[in-house]
Amino acid sequence: MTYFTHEYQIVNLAIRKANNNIILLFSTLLFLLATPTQAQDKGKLNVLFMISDDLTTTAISSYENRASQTPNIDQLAAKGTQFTKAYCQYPVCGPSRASMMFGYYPNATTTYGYVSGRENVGEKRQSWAQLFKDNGYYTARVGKIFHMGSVDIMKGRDGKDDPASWTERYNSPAPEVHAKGSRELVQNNPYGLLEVSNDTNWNGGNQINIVKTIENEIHTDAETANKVSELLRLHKNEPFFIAAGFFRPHVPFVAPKSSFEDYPYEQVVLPPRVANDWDDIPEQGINYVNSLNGEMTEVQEKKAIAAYYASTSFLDEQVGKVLQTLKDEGLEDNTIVIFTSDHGFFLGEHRFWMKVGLMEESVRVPLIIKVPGQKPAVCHSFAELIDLYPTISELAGLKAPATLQGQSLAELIENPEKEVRDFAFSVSQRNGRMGHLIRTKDWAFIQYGEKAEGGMELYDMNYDKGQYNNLANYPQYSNVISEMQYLLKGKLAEIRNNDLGIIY
Ligand SMILES: [Ca+2]
Repeated sequence: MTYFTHEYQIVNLAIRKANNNIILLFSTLLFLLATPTQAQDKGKLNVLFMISDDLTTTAISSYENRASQTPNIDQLAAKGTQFTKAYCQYPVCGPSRASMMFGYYPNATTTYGYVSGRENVGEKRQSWAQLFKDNGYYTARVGKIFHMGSVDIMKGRDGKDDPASWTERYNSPAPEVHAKGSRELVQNNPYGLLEVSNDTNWNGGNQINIVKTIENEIHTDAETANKVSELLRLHKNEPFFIAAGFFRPHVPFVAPKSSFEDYPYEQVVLPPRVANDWDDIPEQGINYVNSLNGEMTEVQEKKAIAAYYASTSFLDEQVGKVLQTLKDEGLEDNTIVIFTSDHGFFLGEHRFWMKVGLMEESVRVPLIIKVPGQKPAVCHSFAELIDLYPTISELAGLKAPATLQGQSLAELIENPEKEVRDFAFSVSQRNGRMGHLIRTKDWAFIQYGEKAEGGMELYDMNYDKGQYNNLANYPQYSNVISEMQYLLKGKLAEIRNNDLGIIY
């Protein structure tokens, strides 16, 4: 097993291009044989929205990882548009989802916590799903779309849901960390002596627990895939917006024992260890979970990565089940399919783990959109999760509110060479201070505090993709810093110029 290399990514894209040409040939033939498009016959386009939780692009084989296997997500990518530069707006579940579902930046609504986002936009504004509901669609969520914590998932609670968004909603309770099988805690467990308590009030949802379950144990994502399949069958004759909220590969890493077989931890190659790596990172940039405060040994780190891949493969199987149902029910030709994640995940890069930080692994997200009849494509334009609301509304022919802050990506489906954004923007707060990311083609610029009170990071993304050399304090980069600060200032002004009536 090897860790991802840039060279592989290039080879992979070349193979995809070749495959795409073959697919294009077949789809052209099919088009010639087909009667006037089915989508028109059936009227409105449906939406199947699938979102994973804490899934980083570095664990998806169609993106850049040959160690982790995700054949079903890869297949969707090979038929749709795979966005290579998609970014979340806040690398934490609650605020990322709130921003995506309501179409405003987190620092516009000032939504940074574990809430739905409704609190700050008010009753009159429509969420993304609600727009579809108000336009006669059957809308349903299964699992986690707005924020849910680990205990909500386990107990089948609604979490911080937005009831106005849905015609129907379903949860997928499962034993999670208490599933039958073998269990191991690899974070803050020196020498592996601690056991996870069986207490039902257990709330250690954010620890790296690994559970290899017996076969046929109940899994939340399998329940979600089954329910979504059932809803697709039940509602195939009316316009629908069905949202499948998968929980893996979020911790705890729970998957059937068989999912671990392809990932022997002994073969995991850890990300490079760069000497003095942390010395040039401001305090706020040292991720809240890391191998030091997590007291993780290298063996525990390898086990965590292997378990993350196993969880991702299990998730991929569930995505496959849903896509198969869509095909079996004849819905492929009139359904827009989206696959994404609420944010990324550090898998030991810089010895960081989990999310919150503003480096690539944490903020970049997988994003695949497949529209009936489209040509397969890889799109390198910057894209943001906040863009999904205007994009999918436009593709379905619905008029999204003009006040939304995202940018429609719809034209990129037709014309993937185009670019709709010069940079991506994300924020993340820690100890009351806001960190901001401006990610341009050449640079990743992170500034802690509006006056850089908490310091800055600047990485050359052409020559330092791993973000090991912070250039922010070198005088020869002062022009770049000025340019980045100019972009940040403009972006903050643009975000604050909105209809929310909030005083900043
Ligand atoms: Ca998440």
